[in-house]
Amino acid sequence: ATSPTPADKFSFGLWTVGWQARDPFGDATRPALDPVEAVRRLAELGAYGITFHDDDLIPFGAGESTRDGHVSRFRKALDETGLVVPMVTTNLFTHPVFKDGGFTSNDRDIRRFALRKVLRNVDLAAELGARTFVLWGGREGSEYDLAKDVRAALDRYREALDLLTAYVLDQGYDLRFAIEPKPNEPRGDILLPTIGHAIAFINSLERPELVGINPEVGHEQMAGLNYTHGVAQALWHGKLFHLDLNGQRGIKYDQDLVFGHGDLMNAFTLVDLLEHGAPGGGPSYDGPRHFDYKPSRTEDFDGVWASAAANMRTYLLLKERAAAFRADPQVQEALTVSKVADLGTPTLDPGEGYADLLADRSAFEEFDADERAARGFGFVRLNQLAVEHLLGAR
Ligand code: 3MF
Ligand code: MG
Ligand code: MG
Ligand code: MG
Repeated sequence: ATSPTPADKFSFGLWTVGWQARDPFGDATRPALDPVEAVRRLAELGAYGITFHDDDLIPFGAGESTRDGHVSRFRKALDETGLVVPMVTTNLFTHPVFKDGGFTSNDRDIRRFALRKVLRNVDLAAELGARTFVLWGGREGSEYDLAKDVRAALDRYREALDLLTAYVLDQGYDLRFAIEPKPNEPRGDILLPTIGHAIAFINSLERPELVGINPEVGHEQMAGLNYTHGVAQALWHGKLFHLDLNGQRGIKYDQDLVFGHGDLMNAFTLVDLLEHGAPGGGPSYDGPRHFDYKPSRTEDFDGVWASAAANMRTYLLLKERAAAFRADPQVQEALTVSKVADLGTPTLDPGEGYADLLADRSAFEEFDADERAARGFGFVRLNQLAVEHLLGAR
Protein backbone atom coordinates (compact mmCIF):
# COMPACT_ATOMS: atom_id res chain seq x y z
CA ALA A 1 0.00 0.00 0.00
CA THR A 2 3.02 2.29 0.29
CA SER A 3 4.27 1.66 -3.26
CA PRO A 4 2.86 4.42 -5.45
CA THR A 5 0.89 3.61 -8.60
CA PRO A 6 -0.65 5.97 -11.19
CA ALA A 7 -4.02 5.49 -9.44
CA ASP A 8 -2.61 7.53 -6.54
CA LYS A 9 -2.35 10.52 -8.94
CA PHE A 10 1.06 11.73 -7.80
CA SER A 11 2.58 14.44 -9.98
CA PHE A 12 5.79 16.48 -9.86
CA GLY A 13 6.97 19.75 -11.33
CA LEU A 14 9.79 19.40 -13.83
CA TRP A 15 11.46 22.24 -11.90
CA THR A 16 11.47 20.15 -8.68
CA VAL A 17 13.61 17.13 -9.55
CA GLY A 18 15.29 19.32 -12.17
CA TRP A 19 16.37 21.98 -9.67
CA GLN A 20 20.12 22.48 -9.94
CA ALA A 21 20.24 23.84 -6.39
CA ARG A 22 21.42 27.35 -7.18
CA ASP A 23 20.52 29.61 -4.26
CA PRO A 24 21.14 33.31 -3.47
CA PHE A 25 24.44 32.39 -1.80
CA GLY A 26 25.79 29.51 -3.86
CA ASP A 27 26.22 27.98 -7.25
CA ALA A 28 24.47 24.93 -8.62
CA THR A 29 25.45 21.64 -6.98
CA ARG A 30 23.92 19.44 -9.68
CA PRO A 31 24.03 19.41 -13.48
CA ALA A 32 20.95 20.09 -15.57
CA LEU A 33 18.45 17.24 -15.85
CA ASP A 34 17.08 16.26 -19.25
CA PRO A 35 13.25 16.54 -19.12
CA VAL A 36 13.04 13.16 -20.91
CA GLU A 37 15.07 11.57 -18.09
CA ALA A 38 12.75 13.23 -15.55
CA VAL A 39 9.71 11.72 -17.28
CA ARG A 40 11.25 8.23 -17.34
CA ARG A 41 12.48 8.25 -13.74
CA LEU A 42 9.22 9.63 -12.33
CA ALA A 43 7.22 7.03 -14.25
CA GLU A 44 9.48 4.27 -12.89
CA LEU A 45 8.89 5.54 -9.37
CA GLY A 46 5.11 5.27 -9.80
CA ALA A 47 4.11 8.88 -10.48
CA TYR A 48 1.26 9.56 -12.90
CA GLY A 49 1.93 13.13 -13.94
CA ILE A 50 4.52 15.78 -14.66
CA THR A 51 3.99 19.55 -14.81
CA PHE A 52 6.18 22.37 -16.09
CA HIS A 53 6.69 26.08 -16.68
CA ASP A 54 7.14 26.96 -20.36
CA ASP A 55 10.79 27.86 -19.69
CA ASP A 56 11.51 24.53 -17.92
CA LEU A 57 10.92 22.75 -21.22
CA ILE A 58 11.74 25.37 -23.83
CA PRO A 59 14.49 27.92 -23.14
CA PHE A 60 13.20 31.53 -22.97
CA GLY A 61 13.32 33.17 -26.38
CA ALA A 62 13.76 29.93 -28.37
CA GLY A 63 12.54 30.09 -31.98
CA GLU A 64 9.61 28.06 -33.35
CA SER A 65 11.63 25.09 -34.61
CA THR A 66 13.69 24.71 -31.42
CA ARG A 67 10.44 24.96 -29.50
CA ASP A 68 8.77 22.23 -31.55
CA GLY A 69 11.82 20.00 -31.11
CA HIS A 70 11.70 20.26 -27.31
CA VAL A 71 7.96 19.65 -27.21
CA SER A 72 8.03 16.63 -29.52
CA ARG A 73 10.88 14.91 -27.59
CA PHE A 74 8.94 15.47 -24.37
CA ARG A 75 5.70 14.18 -25.92
CA LYS A 76 7.46 11.05 -27.11
CA ALA A 77 8.67 10.34 -23.57
CA LEU A 78 5.13 10.87 -22.26
CA ASP A 79 3.72 8.45 -24.83
CA GLU A 80 6.38 5.86 -24.01
CA THR A 81 5.80 5.99 -20.26
CA GLY A 82 2.09 6.82 -20.02
CA LEU A 83 2.85 9.84 -17.83
CA VAL A 84 0.31 12.68 -18.26
CA VAL A 85 0.50 16.47 -17.99
CA PRO A 86 -2.37 17.45 -15.66
CA MET A 87 -1.14 21.03 -15.15
CA VAL A 88 1.00 23.60 -16.95
CA THR A 89 2.25 26.96 -15.66
CA THR A 90 4.11 30.00 -17.05
CA ASN A 91 7.35 31.47 -15.81
CA LEU A 92 6.81 35.22 -15.31
CA PHE A 93 9.61 35.56 -12.78
CA THR A 94 13.07 34.43 -13.97
CA HIS A 95 13.84 36.74 -16.88
CA PRO A 96 15.00 40.20 -15.75
CA VAL A 97 12.23 41.81 -17.82
CA PHE A 98 9.82 40.59 -15.12
CA LYS A 99 11.73 42.21 -12.25
CA ASP A 100 8.65 44.33 -11.40
CA GLY A 101 6.16 41.62 -12.32
CA GLY A 102 4.31 40.44 -15.41
CA PHE A 103 0.56 41.16 -15.28
CA THR A 104 1.15 43.97 -12.77
CA SER A 105 4.48 45.47 -13.85
CA ASN A 106 4.39 49.25 -13.76
CA ASP A 107 5.55 49.06 -17.41
CA ARG A 108 2.58 48.55 -19.77
CA ASP A 109 4.67 47.01 -22.58
CA ILE A 110 5.90 44.38 -20.14
CA ARG A 111 2.32 43.65 -19.09
CA ARG A 112 1.36 43.10 -22.74
CA PHE A 113 4.41 40.88 -23.29
CA ALA A 114 3.50 38.83 -20.18
CA LEU A 115 -0.03 38.27 -21.48
CA ARG A 116 1.30 37.09 -24.84
CA LYS A 117 3.75 34.70 -23.14
CA VAL A 118 0.91 33.18 -21.09
CA LEU A 119 -1.49 32.92 -24.06
CA ARG A 120 1.12 31.05 -26.06
CA ASN A 121 1.64 28.65 -23.17
CA VAL A 122 -2.12 28.20 -22.66
CA ASP A 123 -2.23 26.83 -26.22
CA LEU A 124 0.53 24.34 -25.35
CA ALA A 125 -1.25 23.36 -22.13
CA ALA A 126 -4.45 22.60 -24.04
CA GLU A 127 -2.50 20.71 -26.70
CA LEU A 128 -0.97 18.46 -24.02
CA GLY A 129 -4.33 17.83 -22.38
CA ALA A 130 -3.73 19.78 -19.16
CA ARG A 131 -6.91 20.64 -17.23
CA THR A 132 -5.37 23.21 -14.89
CA PHE A 133 -3.23 26.23 -15.65
CA VAL A 134 -1.43 27.58 -12.58
CA LEU A 135 -0.46 31.22 -12.17
CA TRP A 136 2.10 31.92 -9.47
CA GLY A 137 2.72 35.65 -9.40
CA GLY A 138 6.08 35.56 -7.64
CA ARG A 139 7.18 38.94 -9.01
CA GLU A 140 3.75 40.58 -8.77
CA GLY A 141 4.38 42.77 -5.74
CA SER A 142 6.84 45.25 -4.33
CA GLU A 143 9.52 46.00 -1.79
CA TYR A 144 8.38 49.61 -1.34
CA ASP A 145 4.79 50.53 -0.56
CA LEU A 146 4.98 53.82 -2.47
CA ALA A 147 6.31 52.12 -5.61
CA LYS A 148 3.17 50.06 -6.23
CA ASP A 149 -0.42 51.25 -6.44
CA VAL A 150 -1.98 48.06 -5.09
CA ARG A 151 -5.50 48.92 -6.23
CA ALA A 152 -4.32 49.61 -9.78
CA ALA A 153 -2.25 46.42 -9.68
CA LEU A 154 -5.35 44.43 -8.71
CA ASP A 155 -7.23 46.06 -11.60
CA ARG A 156 -4.48 44.90 -13.97
CA TYR A 157 -4.44 41.43 -12.40
CA ARG A 158 -8.19 41.21 -12.95
CA GLU A 159 -7.81 42.47 -16.52
CA ALA A 160 -5.32 39.65 -17.15
CA LEU A 161 -7.54 36.91 -15.69
CA ASP A 162 -10.61 38.21 -17.54
CA LEU A 163 -8.66 38.09 -20.80
CA LEU A 164 -7.34 34.58 -20.14
CA THR A 165 -10.75 33.13 -19.27
CA ALA A 166 -12.30 34.79 -22.36
CA TYR A 167 -9.55 33.19 -24.45
CA VAL A 168 -10.05 29.62 -23.17
CA LEU A 169 -13.82 29.93 -23.64
CA ASP A 170 -13.44 31.18 -27.22
CA GLN A 171 -10.91 28.45 -28.04
CA GLY A 172 -13.14 25.81 -26.47
CA TYR A 173 -10.34 24.63 -24.18
CA ASP A 174 -11.25 22.46 -21.19
CA LEU A 175 -8.87 24.38 -18.97
CA ARG A 176 -9.30 26.23 -15.69
CA PHE A 177 -6.90 28.65 -14.00
CA ALA A 178 -5.51 28.31 -10.48
CA ILE A 179 -3.83 31.19 -8.67
CA GLU A 180 -1.03 30.19 -6.29
CA PRO A 181 -0.79 32.50 -3.28
CA LYS A 182 2.52 33.24 -1.54
CA PRO A 183 3.21 35.94 1.04
CA ASN A 184 6.74 36.95 -0.01
CA GLU A 185 9.93 35.75 -1.75
CA PRO A 186 11.14 36.76 -4.23
CA ARG A 187 9.28 40.08 -3.75
CA GLY A 188 9.23 41.70 -0.34
CA ASP A 189 5.44 41.52 -0.48
CA ILE A 190 3.59 39.53 -3.12
CA LEU A 191 0.04 40.44 -4.20
CA LEU A 192 -2.64 37.86 -3.29
CA PRO A 193 -0.44 36.66 -0.40
CA THR A 194 -2.71 34.00 1.11
CA ILE A 195 -5.54 31.63 0.22
CA GLY A 196 -8.07 34.08 1.60
CA HIS A 197 -6.79 37.06 -0.38
CA ALA A 198 -6.83 34.99 -3.58
CA ILE A 199 -10.38 33.71 -3.09
CA ALA A 200 -11.70 37.20 -2.41
CA PHE A 201 -9.98 38.42 -5.59
CA ILE A 202 -11.35 35.55 -7.68
CA ASN A 203 -14.89 36.39 -6.66
CA SER A 204 -14.44 39.83 -8.26
CA LEU A 205 -13.61 38.40 -11.72
CA GLU A 206 -15.85 38.23 -14.78
CA ARG A 207 -15.81 34.41 -14.89
CA PRO A 208 -15.00 33.28 -11.34
CA GLU A 209 -16.10 29.72 -12.15
CA LEU A 210 -13.01 29.31 -14.34
CA VAL A 211 -10.59 30.43 -11.64
CA GLY A 212 -9.61 28.68 -8.43
CA ILE A 213 -6.49 28.32 -6.34
CA ASN A 214 -3.35 26.19 -6.09
CA PRO A 215 -2.35 26.53 -2.44
CA GLU A 216 1.13 25.38 -1.36
CA VAL A 217 1.85 23.93 2.08
CA GLY A 218 5.00 26.01 2.62
CA HIS A 219 3.52 29.26 1.35
CA GLU A 220 0.69 29.29 3.90
CA GLN A 221 3.07 28.20 6.66
CA MET A 222 5.48 31.04 5.73
CA ALA A 223 2.57 33.31 6.67
CA GLY A 224 2.11 31.45 9.95
CA LEU A 225 -1.18 29.98 8.73
CA ASN A 226 -2.70 26.51 9.09
CA TYR A 227 -2.57 24.80 5.67
CA THR A 228 -5.24 22.22 6.53
CA HIS A 229 -7.66 24.98 7.53
CA GLY A 230 -6.85 26.92 4.36
CA VAL A 231 -7.47 23.87 2.17
CA ALA A 232 -10.73 23.17 3.99
CA GLN A 233 -11.92 26.72 3.33
CA ALA A 234 -10.87 26.48 -0.32
CA LEU A 235 -12.90 23.26 -0.60
CA TRP A 236 -15.84 24.97 1.04
CA HIS A 237 -15.72 27.71 -1.63
CA GLY A 238 -15.35 25.11 -4.41
CA LYS A 239 -11.98 26.69 -5.23
CA LEU A 240 -9.48 23.89 -4.62
CA PHE A 241 -8.49 23.31 -8.26
CA HIS A 242 -4.98 21.96 -7.59
CA LEU A 243 -2.41 21.89 -4.75
CA ASP A 244 1.35 22.02 -4.11
CA LEU A 245 2.53 19.61 -1.43
CA ASN A 246 5.85 20.07 0.36
CA GLY A 247 7.35 20.72 3.80
CA GLN A 248 8.21 23.94 5.64
CA ARG A 249 9.57 24.53 9.13
CA GLY A 250 7.97 27.72 10.31
CA ILE A 251 8.15 31.33 9.24
CA LYS A 252 11.32 31.63 7.19
CA TYR A 253 12.47 31.40 3.56
CA ASP A 254 10.54 29.04 1.26
CA GLN A 255 12.15 25.70 2.10
CA ASP A 256 10.30 23.34 -0.26
CA LEU A 257 11.22 20.30 1.83
CA VAL A 258 9.81 16.85 1.14
CA PHE A 259 6.12 16.53 2.07
CA GLY A 260 5.93 15.69 5.79
CA HIS A 261 9.47 16.91 6.53
CA GLY A 262 8.05 20.11 7.99
CA ASP A 263 4.94 20.14 10.18
CA LEU A 264 4.19 16.40 10.16
CA MET A 265 1.02 16.67 12.23
CA ASN A 266 -0.41 19.25 9.81
CA ALA A 267 0.55 16.93 6.92
CA PHE A 268 -1.37 14.14 8.68
CA THR A 269 -4.52 16.23 9.12
CA LEU A 270 -4.25 17.39 5.50
CA VAL A 271 -4.08 13.83 4.15
CA ASP A 272 -6.94 12.88 6.46
CA LEU A 273 -8.99 15.79 5.04
CA LEU A 274 -8.17 14.99 1.40
CA GLU A 275 -8.75 11.27 1.78
CA HIS A 276 -11.70 11.18 4.16
CA GLY A 277 -13.37 14.51 3.60
CA ALA A 278 -14.93 16.76 6.17
CA PRO A 279 -17.02 15.02 8.87
CA GLY A 280 -20.13 16.76 7.53
CA GLY A 281 -19.42 15.81 3.91
CA GLY A 282 -19.18 18.64 1.40
CA PRO A 283 -17.02 19.00 -1.70
CA SER A 284 -13.88 16.87 -1.83
CA TYR A 285 -10.75 16.94 -3.98
CA ASP A 286 -9.90 14.22 -6.48
CA GLY A 287 -7.24 16.07 -8.48
CA PRO A 288 -3.51 15.41 -8.62
CA ARG A 289 -1.43 15.11 -5.46
CA HIS A 290 1.20 17.45 -6.84
CA PHE A 291 4.61 17.85 -5.22
CA ASP A 292 6.36 21.21 -5.47
CA TYR A 293 9.48 20.52 -3.43
CA LYS A 294 13.19 20.97 -3.93
CA PRO A 295 15.67 18.11 -3.48
CA SER A 296 18.01 19.78 -0.97
CA ARG A 297 21.22 21.35 -2.20
CA THR A 298 23.22 18.69 -0.34
CA GLU A 299 21.89 15.87 -2.54
CA ASP A 300 23.34 14.20 -5.62
CA PHE A 301 21.10 12.56 -8.24
CA ASP A 302 20.60 9.44 -6.11
CA GLY A 303 19.33 11.81 -3.44
CA VAL A 304 17.06 13.52 -5.95
CA TRP A 305 15.27 10.29 -6.82
CA ALA A 306 15.22 9.12 -3.21
CA SER A 307 13.59 12.42 -2.22
CA ALA A 308 11.02 12.16 -5.02
CA ALA A 309 10.10 8.68 -3.79
CA ALA A 310 10.01 9.97 -0.20
CA ASN A 311 7.23 12.46 -1.03
CA MET A 312 4.98 9.72 -2.34
CA ARG A 313 5.83 7.18 0.36
CA THR A 314 5.18 9.72 3.11
CA TYR A 315 1.81 10.62 1.57
CA LEU A 316 0.81 6.95 1.38
CA LEU A 317 2.01 6.24 4.93
CA LEU A 318 -0.03 9.18 6.19
CA LYS A 319 -3.02 7.91 4.23
CA GLU A 320 -2.63 4.50 5.87
CA ARG A 321 -2.26 6.10 9.34
CA ALA A 322 -5.30 8.32 8.74
CA ALA A 323 -7.41 5.30 7.76
CA ALA A 324 -6.32 3.47 10.93
CA PHE A 325 -7.18 6.58 12.98
CA ARG A 326 -10.68 6.79 11.47
CA ALA A 327 -11.28 3.04 11.97
CA ASP A 328 -10.24 2.98 15.64
CA PRO A 329 -13.33 2.59 17.92
CA GLN A 330 -11.64 4.67 20.62
CA VAL A 331 -11.18 7.47 18.11
CA GLN A 332 -14.83 7.21 17.12
CA GLU A 333 -15.77 7.46 20.77
CA ALA A 334 -13.41 10.41 21.32
CA LEU A 335 -14.90 12.19 18.28
CA THR A 336 -18.36 11.70 19.79
CA VAL A 337 -17.28 13.04 23.17
CA SER A 338 -15.72 16.03 21.38
CA LYS A 339 -18.99 16.58 19.44
CA VAL A 340 -17.04 16.95 16.20
CA ALA A 341 -19.90 15.66 14.05
CA ASP A 342 -22.45 17.77 15.97
CA LEU A 343 -21.07 20.88 14.30
CA GLY A 344 -22.71 19.55 11.14
CA THR A 345 -26.15 20.11 12.69
CA PRO A 346 -27.69 23.49 11.80
CA THR A 347 -28.03 25.77 14.81
CA LEU A 348 -31.66 26.46 13.98
CA ASP A 349 -34.37 23.82 13.38
CA PRO A 350 -35.75 23.52 9.85
CA GLY A 351 -37.99 26.52 9.22
CA GLU A 352 -37.05 28.13 12.52
CA GLY A 353 -36.37 31.87 12.39
CA TYR A 354 -35.22 34.45 14.88
CA ALA A 355 -38.75 34.83 16.31
CA ASP A 356 -38.82 31.15 17.26
CA LEU A 357 -35.33 31.41 18.71
CA LEU A 358 -36.36 34.46 20.73
CA ALA A 359 -39.37 32.48 22.02
CA ASP A 360 -37.27 29.46 23.00
CA ARG A 361 -36.67 29.91 26.75
CA SER A 362 -34.40 26.85 26.87
CA ALA A 363 -31.96 28.63 24.54
CA PHE A 364 -31.38 31.53 26.90
CA GLU A 365 -33.50 32.19 30.00
CA GLU A 366 -33.28 28.57 31.15
CA PHE A 367 -29.86 27.78 29.70
CA ASP A 368 -27.33 27.09 32.46
CA ALA A 369 -24.16 28.64 31.04
CA ASP A 370 -22.12 27.87 34.16
CA GLU A 371 -23.09 24.20 34.12
CA ARG A 372 -22.22 23.93 30.40
CA ALA A 373 -18.98 25.88 30.87
CA ALA A 374 -17.82 23.29 33.41
CA ARG A 375 -17.86 20.47 30.83
CA GLY A 376 -14.68 19.68 28.87
CA PHE A 377 -14.53 18.94 25.15
CA GLY A 378 -11.84 16.25 25.33
CA PHE A 379 -9.89 17.66 22.38
CA VAL A 380 -6.50 16.83 23.90
CA ARG A 381 -7.36 13.14 24.20
CA LEU A 382 -8.52 13.14 20.59
CA ASN A 383 -5.29 14.75 19.45
CA GLN A 384 -3.19 12.32 21.49
CA LEU A 385 -4.95 9.43 19.75
CA ALA A 386 -3.97 11.04 16.43
CA VAL A 387 -0.34 11.39 17.58
CA GLU A 388 -0.28 7.73 18.65
CA HIS A 389 -1.62 6.61 15.28
CA LEU A 390 0.91 8.83 13.55
CA LEU A 391 3.71 7.25 15.62
CA GLY A 392 2.47 3.75 14.82
CA ALA A 393 1.75 3.14 18.50
CA ARG A 394 -1.84 2.04 17.85
C1 3MF B 1 7.45 29.25 -5.87
C2 3MF B 1 6.49 28.24 -6.33
C3 3MF B 1 6.40 28.11 -7.82
C4 3MF B 1 5.04 27.70 -8.32
C5 3MF B 1 5.02 27.50 -9.80
C6 3MF B 1 3.65 27.29 -10.34
C7 3MF B 1 8.47 27.73 -8.93
O1 3MF B 1 7.51 29.34 -4.51
O2 3MF B 1 5.89 27.56 -5.56
O3 3MF B 1 7.39 27.19 -8.23
O4 3MF B 1 4.56 26.55 -7.69
O5 3MF B 1 5.50 28.62 -10.44
O6 3MF B 1 3.19 26.05 -10.24
MG1 MG C 1 6.88 27.53 -3.63
MG1 MG D 1 7.60 26.49 -1.37
MG1 MG E 1 4.39 26.08 -5.66
